[in-house]
Amino acid sequence: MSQSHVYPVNPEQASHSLIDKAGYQRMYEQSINDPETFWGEQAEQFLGFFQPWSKVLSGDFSKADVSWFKDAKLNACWNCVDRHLPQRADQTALIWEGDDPADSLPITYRDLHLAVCRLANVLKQRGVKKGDRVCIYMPMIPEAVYAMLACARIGAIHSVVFGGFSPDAIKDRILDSDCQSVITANQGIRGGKVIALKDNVDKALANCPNVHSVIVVKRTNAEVSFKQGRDVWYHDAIDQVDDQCAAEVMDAEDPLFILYTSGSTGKPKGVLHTTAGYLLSAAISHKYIFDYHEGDVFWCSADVGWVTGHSYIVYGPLCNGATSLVFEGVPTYPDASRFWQVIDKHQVTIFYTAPTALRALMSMGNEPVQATSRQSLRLLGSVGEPINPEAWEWYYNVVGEQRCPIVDTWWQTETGASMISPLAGVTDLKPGSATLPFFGVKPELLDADGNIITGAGKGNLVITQSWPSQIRTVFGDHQRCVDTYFTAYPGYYFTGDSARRDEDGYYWIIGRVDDVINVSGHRLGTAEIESALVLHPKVAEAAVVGFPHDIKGQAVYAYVTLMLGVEESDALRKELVAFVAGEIGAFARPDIIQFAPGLPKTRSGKIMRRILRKIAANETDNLGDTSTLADPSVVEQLIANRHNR
Ligand code: 6R9
Repeated sequence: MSQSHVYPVNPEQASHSLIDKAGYQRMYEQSINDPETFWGEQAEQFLGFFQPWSKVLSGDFSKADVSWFKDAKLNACWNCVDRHLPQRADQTALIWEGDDPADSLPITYRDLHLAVCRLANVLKQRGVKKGDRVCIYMPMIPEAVYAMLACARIGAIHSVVFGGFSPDAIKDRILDSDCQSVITANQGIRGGKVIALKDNVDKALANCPNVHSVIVVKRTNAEVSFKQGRDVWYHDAIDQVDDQCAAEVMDAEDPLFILYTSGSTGKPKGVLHTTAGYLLSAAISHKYIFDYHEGDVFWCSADVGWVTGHSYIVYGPLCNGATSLVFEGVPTYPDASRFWQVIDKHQVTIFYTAPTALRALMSMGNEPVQATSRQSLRLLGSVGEPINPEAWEWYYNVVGEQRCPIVDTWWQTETGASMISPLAGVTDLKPGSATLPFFGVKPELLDADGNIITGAGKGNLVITQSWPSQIRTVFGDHQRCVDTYFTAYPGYYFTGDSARRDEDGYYWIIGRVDDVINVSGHRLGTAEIESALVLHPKVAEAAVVGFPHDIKGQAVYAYVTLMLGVEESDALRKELVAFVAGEIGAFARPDIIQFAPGLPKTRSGKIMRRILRKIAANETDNLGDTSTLADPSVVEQLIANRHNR
């Protein structure tokens, strides 16, 4: 990885960017040295409040009890919709582009307001109140955005569950936060394939007795089964309610949403974000990182089921009164030009996607890109995993034709908004580096003993002071929040990532240091996949690790010990892969299953994952210290039978 390869800001970009290098320096320093003044001023600029705050920041990391904009009152939906009506009722808020290139629909801020009010009234009519949790399990259609905003409007807390999750995964998430209503669609369509969303919900709800309301959007003409009294069609329900609905007055620290994410241990965590701080971080980062200007068409290709979709399809862009594109499809359907055709069709100016999509498209050559114009593009973004310099260069040279800066944005579900990223038109770029911290973010690198590394070096990435969209709690388990993020290094937020800092102070994210793997930008806990595998009656024990994969970044390698007497076979391998897909979702399917009569364990019985990772990566000549192994012959056997030669 060449550190010296620098792409300086080109003067043309700099001439129209919102701020310059000195401006960034000034704002950054104020945000760190005097956060209360900085964030108070930004909140006034970016948000509308019904009542001002009494204190900008209180609390600290030790108990993870921070509070931003104490006593202020506002409503996130009102900020994203109503506030814009006087100036931009006729402006397009959302451009929906369907899976079929023939389907698209512009939605103005006026349309958005009416649709959100109607759905909010339906929710109220069906008994949803402020503070209630609502599960949203939707394809990428405008109604998914309406659903999130309708919840925010009435003060309900949405929990969006990605449409690729299985019935069991939906059930776990519904039960964990006691969602009593669900908004879904009869089916979804992606890449020409149908996804049985309502069937999945029905299966999940067989074990969720508290759910009393299911609102079903009719995305296709397919019939689905309905439970009388519980299930209603969206189109019928919105026809019977008023199109005006006052936005609930919410406290700055009232919860806005829960989003489940994988951790290194146990079940997924319900990361909770609150209203004012989250919205402010989403909006300010959207504006400065993407150098957002009036008239831009902004496209974030993520799914609303992940945090990237929350912050950069919905809350950030809409809070700024932008035009945000919602794409239902996939990059390669009907063909590998699809992304670039959508850009031409809607004159997208800012495009934000994941390295895994870029690598997949890069492997198909330049022709599908060059068959399109892309002249509207002026800026590119990347998120979800480290972008390898080859993919960066391809994005820069082939997609952006050396005209568009790339903002490589490092952040997490828990951080709510981008934390380390270039500002387009301000920051000189280095391929593969997320570059410099955003306003209010003070990163440090710590060594294994928790000492701060100064200057260039490598260590565990922590954040030293609160930022507005900091995770507030893990739903229902505050102690887990404290233990996971604020205990390893007291006084710091621990990210779970390691990083390198170069001589210019640029950050290069290396990857997770815990047992979280990143498959195609999807965060998976190895523990979740292991738990799924051991539920299978023929499996005695399982250990899962990630291994490097050209397109996906990382792929899933599972070592499985079968029950005594069970025969190893390819058929069983397939069965286990399908079983994991059923338990979690297709995206969590193991790529490789190696049957392992024994797993490498320490004498105290701990599985030595470090060794399993090396075997999976085919780096078996240097296994490191193996002196604590209870039975070294197990390792020899695993190496002899490895599957990735
Ligand atoms: C936004 C999002 C978070 C984890 C994070 C890190 C990895 C995200 C990255 C990146 C290198 C980037 N990650 N962006 N690594 N460079 N630009 O992806 O949230 O799904 O919670 O994942 O993803 O490892 O810790 P989330």
